[in-house]
Amino acid sequence: MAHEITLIGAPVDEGQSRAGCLMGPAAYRVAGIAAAIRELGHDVEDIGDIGHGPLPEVAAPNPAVHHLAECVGWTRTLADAGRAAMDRGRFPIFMGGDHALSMGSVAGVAAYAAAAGRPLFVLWLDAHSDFHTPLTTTSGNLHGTPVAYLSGLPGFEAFPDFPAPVPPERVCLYGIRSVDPAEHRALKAHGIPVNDMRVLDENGIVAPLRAFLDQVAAQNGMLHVSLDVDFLDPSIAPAVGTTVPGGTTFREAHLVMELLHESGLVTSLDMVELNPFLDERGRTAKLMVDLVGSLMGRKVFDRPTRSFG
Ligand code: 4U7
Ligand code: MN
Ligand code: MN
Ligand code: MN
Repeated sequence: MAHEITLIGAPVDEGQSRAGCLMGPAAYRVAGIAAAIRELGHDVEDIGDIGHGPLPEVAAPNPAVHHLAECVGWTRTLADAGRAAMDRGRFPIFMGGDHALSMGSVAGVAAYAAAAGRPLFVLWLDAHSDFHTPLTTTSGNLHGTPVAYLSGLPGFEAFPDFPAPVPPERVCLYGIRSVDPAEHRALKAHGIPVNDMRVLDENGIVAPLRAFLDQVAAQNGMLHVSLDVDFLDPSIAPAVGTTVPGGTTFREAHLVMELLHESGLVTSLDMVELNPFLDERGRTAKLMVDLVGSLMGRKVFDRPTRSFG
């Protein structure tokens, strides 16, 4: 199926402390993201980079939290941009930018899904669970909080109310290998299933994903995929501030993308945490673009589509 893709540049770098993520959208353009998707038969438009807009007056609930106003601003503008793209029947790809951008991207997609009367599912491909709240974070980096925000947890009073919080059984954390104690407690209390690397080592990369996709299909759901660069092993994807060893391999990551393509279920995507300043001759940016190619249907050999549900 041909998609109508809208590239949305989200040069967010206020959700963490290391400079460089704001160059992410530019690096993806240089790596040829638009042409790579177009070559696969999809329509592509690039609406350029969004800004965080006017800064609201907000009070941080925890002195560690920094750039709260900017992150609230980004949440508003990116939610609006994502919603507007989907209202036009398009498939938004948010080119980040750090993972704080997903508070906006998922809020926009969730607003659209609620209006369309369809359940939203979220696949979180990441080394980290990103389940802190502004109350529990010790680093103060809001890129570690979006999953808690989209789950409707308290502590996000400065942010717009999340439209129709995503229930735990519709969230799939995948590739996880770094969870802080406060996140661990909150994940258990809230009942979010965690596919950590141990689960993927034991069961393989395919089975747990198929099980999740079957649920999305059975409920006629929409599926948002949030791809954090650190989902990948640092040996193949060095351009990220928060490397954690033991990540997915080149083929595992492509296989995930190929299965997602085959499912036909994905309706929006984030590409987050690329820090081009830390890259080696653009290899991480190129790998991320290649992975999007697999998600959009590039394959070595045609095979019949497997049906889900
Ligand atoms: B990312 C961390 F302490 N948990 O809160 C934190 F380990 O979007 C990392 O997944 C968060 O890259 C990583 O700062 C956020 C840390
Ligand atoms: Mn700024
Ligand atoms: Mn993340
Ligand atoms: Mn991460």
